[in-house]
Amino acid sequence: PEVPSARPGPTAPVLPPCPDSPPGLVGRLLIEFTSPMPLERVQRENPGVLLGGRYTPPDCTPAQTVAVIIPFRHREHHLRYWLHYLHPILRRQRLRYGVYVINQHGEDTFNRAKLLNVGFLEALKEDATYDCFIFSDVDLVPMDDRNLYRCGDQPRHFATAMDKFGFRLPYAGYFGGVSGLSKAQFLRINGFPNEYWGWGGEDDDIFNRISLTGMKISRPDIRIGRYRMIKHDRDKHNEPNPQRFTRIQNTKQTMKRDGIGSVQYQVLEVSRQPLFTNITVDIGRPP
Ligand code: UD2
Ligand code: MN
Repeated sequence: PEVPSARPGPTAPVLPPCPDSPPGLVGRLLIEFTSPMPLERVQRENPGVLLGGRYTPPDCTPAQTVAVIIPFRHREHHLRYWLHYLHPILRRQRLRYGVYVINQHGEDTFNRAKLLNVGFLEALKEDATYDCFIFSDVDLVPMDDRNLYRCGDQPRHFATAMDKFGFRLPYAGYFGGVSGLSKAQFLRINGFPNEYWGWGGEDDDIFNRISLTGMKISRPDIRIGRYRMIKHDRDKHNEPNPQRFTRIQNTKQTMKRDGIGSVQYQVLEVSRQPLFTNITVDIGRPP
């Protein structure tokens, strides 16, 4: 009898798994923010990136699908540098990924962690196969492409050595800037807090959630986790949050009720741009 063939046809090539250490990385990179960066140039230089900022390696099958989530409002100038530097890096890292800019609508107080929760849910609505989430400030560019934007068996902190902190970790429990959690790790901590309005504290709350659920942060070597932050003043409507000190004392009590399970928001627009997906969202305002 005819045995059905499992062999793929010519239209469905089976690519080998992507290697653990991608060949063709260049290591230390020169990062500068002096010359202006037109979006047309970034588009021209990244023809392999598909609408909405999606990319799949042409030559191998990645183990993970990575959603990169950027909290955002009024930082177009920073976003252009971010896209210019990150797309080629992520491509060299042989990632299957999508870039999601979560744009807070209106001028009420900024809320970084709540925007990141929105990004997690909305990215999954776009593509249910995302299993790794990298949360990045719009103004942070890695100086070394060996800092792989992937998830592992513990939550990962990528920005270990920033120029603004003298290329050192500012304190042992620092989790700000760029971090990554698998879908399972993110759900295990009930996502991020929604109740930190304004600047500061939300990254420490996330660190607490990770510790309280018995996980440990993994980090790249300090020589590899180097970053440049585009210099900026404090934005309007993102003043330091005076509640942050007491809030981070109470993570153990609040994390069960405040998180991905309780986030409320309204998506106003999803727009697929050539290099990223923009999601404009109404996340309300502080009580
Ligand atoms: C630090 C942390 C950041 C976060 C923040 C406290 C570093 C490098 N990063 O950032 O992860 O914990 O402190 O909340 O230490 N944003 C906008 N528009 C705004 C305001 C903020 O897009 O009006 C976004 C943007 O992605 C920005 C991020 O929020 O990079 C963090 O805000 P920031 O850059 O003003 O704060 P910074 O540098 O002190
Ligand atoms: Mn910043």
